[in-house]
Amino acid sequence: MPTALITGISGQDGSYLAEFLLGKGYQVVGMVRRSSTSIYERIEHIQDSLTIIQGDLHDQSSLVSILEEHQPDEVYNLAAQSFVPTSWTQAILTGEVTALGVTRMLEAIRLVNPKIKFYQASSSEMFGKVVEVPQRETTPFYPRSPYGVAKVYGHWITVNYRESYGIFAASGILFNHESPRRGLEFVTRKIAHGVAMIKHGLSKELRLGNLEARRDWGFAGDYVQAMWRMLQHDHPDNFVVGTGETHSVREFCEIAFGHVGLDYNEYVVEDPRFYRPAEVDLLISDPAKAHRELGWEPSINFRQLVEMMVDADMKRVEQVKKQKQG
Ligand code: NAP
Ligand code: G4F
Repeated sequence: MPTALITGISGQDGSYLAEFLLGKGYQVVGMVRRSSTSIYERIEHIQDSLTIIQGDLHDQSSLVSILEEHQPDEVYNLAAQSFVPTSWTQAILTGEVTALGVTRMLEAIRLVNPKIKFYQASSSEMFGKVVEVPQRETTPFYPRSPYGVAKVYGHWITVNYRESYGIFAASGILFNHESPRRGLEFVTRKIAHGVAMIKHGLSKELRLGNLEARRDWGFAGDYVQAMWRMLQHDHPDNFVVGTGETHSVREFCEIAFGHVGLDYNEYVVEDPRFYRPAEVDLLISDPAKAHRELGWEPSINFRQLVEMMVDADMKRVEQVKKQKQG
């Protein structure tokens, strides 16, 4: 039975990846950072099947100890300060975790067992102010946020440890992927939750930032399978993972509100407080290499994703409303 270590297991992707690897017969070890409150919301349904251990990407010795004790065959480095706006207000922390954290884990692998396979959660945010449309593995990076800059570092240090030490280190350049487990601060979940609050009469409006920004949005459950496939490939490499389609925040609103019979024009207020100091206007992937070499394809299209997220929040908000009433 192979063993996988997932950093960031309490996050959106960590929870889907853990489910997927358990289904494949893996022993799954999940690294969480110490917290004074519960952070198991996304994994409580599988918690009994996981080995949860404490560690932090800030803390090199915790990473070394975890690798020595659990001897994983594969490490999936999903932990990061992943919210783009916070990367302006906490730029140094973002660099410490999202950039240098990658080196700390790679160093731990090099010291403990360089045969461990490594997956780095790289991001389409690295393409930023895009210099090519669509974006592929060879497209030059032009990051537009401290988060994007940190991810560029994480990507290149992954490539460097592959080339310097022969470590099986793969970099997955994943475009935005969403789900009902997405954090509430990200725009897709903010919209889905906002729609549910309005439909249930608990809110009157939804304040958003730039409605014209375009993203290549897919379903997180599909994308974690691409991560695993990268580590089963015959050599470590970089792969773009996305749907090959792009949609605006406005289109997301239109479908989300329309799904419950509402017109977004009556509820959405564009609020400059949510604009960013530098925006990523357009992302669209060319996932041909992942299709060709990994046999990976998304199973959920844009409309299905939006409707899945709205349906999940409609149920959640209804439950909370009932609990409050009764
Ligand atoms: P997420 O929900 O924000 O999860 C991030 C995880 O990192 C959480 O488990 C968080 O723990 C953990 N973490 C943060 N700082 C840490 C630290 N110092 N030490 C240890 N753990 C720490 O993010 P996600 O959407 O699942 O994304 C997973 C990864 O893919 C991230 O690296 C993200 O940057 C990258 N990515 C995401 C997307 C996307 O569209 N979702 C696209 C491309 C790349 P807490 O629960 O304690 O906060
Ligand atoms: O949902 P977002 O916050 O995601 P963003 O910035 O694209 O980053 C996500 O995807 C990256 C992959 O490309 C990941 F690496 C990263 O970790 C994260 O998961 O914002 C999407 C777009 C932006 O253009 C933003 O300006 O939506 C626009 N937007 C408009 N109104 C908003 C809002 N974003 C947020 N968060 N909140 C708003 O009210």
